[in-house]
Amino acid sequence: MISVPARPYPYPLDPARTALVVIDMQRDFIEPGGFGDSLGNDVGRLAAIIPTTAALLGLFRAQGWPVIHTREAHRPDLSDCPPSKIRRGNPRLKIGEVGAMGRLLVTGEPGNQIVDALAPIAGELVVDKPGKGMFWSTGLNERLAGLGISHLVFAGVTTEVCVQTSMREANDRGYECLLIEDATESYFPEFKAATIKMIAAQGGIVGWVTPLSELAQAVGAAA
Ligand code: C5J
Repeated sequence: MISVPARPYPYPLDPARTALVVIDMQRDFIEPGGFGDSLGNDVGRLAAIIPTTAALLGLFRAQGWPVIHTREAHRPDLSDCPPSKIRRGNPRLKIGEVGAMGRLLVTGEPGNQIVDALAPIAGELVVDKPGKGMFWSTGLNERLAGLGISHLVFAGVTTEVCVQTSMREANDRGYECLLIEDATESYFPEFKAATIKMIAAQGGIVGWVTPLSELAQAVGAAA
């Protein structure tokens, strides 16, 4: 076990059973003209975590530990998208409508691709999820069980929506979850801060939180 300094207390990382999950670092949330933009958000905030997330990916790749990328994505016929989700929010463009990067949140469209700097490499799992959480209708729990994964390190966007939902779902399924706080971001700084507090509160009721530097140092020291 590797002991990673974290809040609310050191995270026990099991090198043989740990995977990285990078949530929804897709152009639709991070670049102008995508879904995040259509909801009126300042998408520039999210791009700021690309370098830290790339460094985190580099750490896992160097160790040969599994990496999973998720994308919030719907089938072209939107049969996996509840009408309530399409209606919600009164955006300029709705899910499935054509924006600057193709149809919003639709699989295969340019906007649905992960940003170039974080692109998956051969052997990494890419999970298209119709919900905010990564387990709903994805079969991911079975895939992780097949890999013997019990520990999940989280990064990605947005902290209080898809990252937090996925982390809570993982926590309920028995995974030991660690959020890398400088590799996650929100359109709303106060929501990111509140989410981080919620996760680590009450003895780590959802999991642990730490910056990348602490994880990198702990992994390096154990090598
Ligand atoms: C949102 C996400 N915010 N990936 N999706 O709709 O957090």
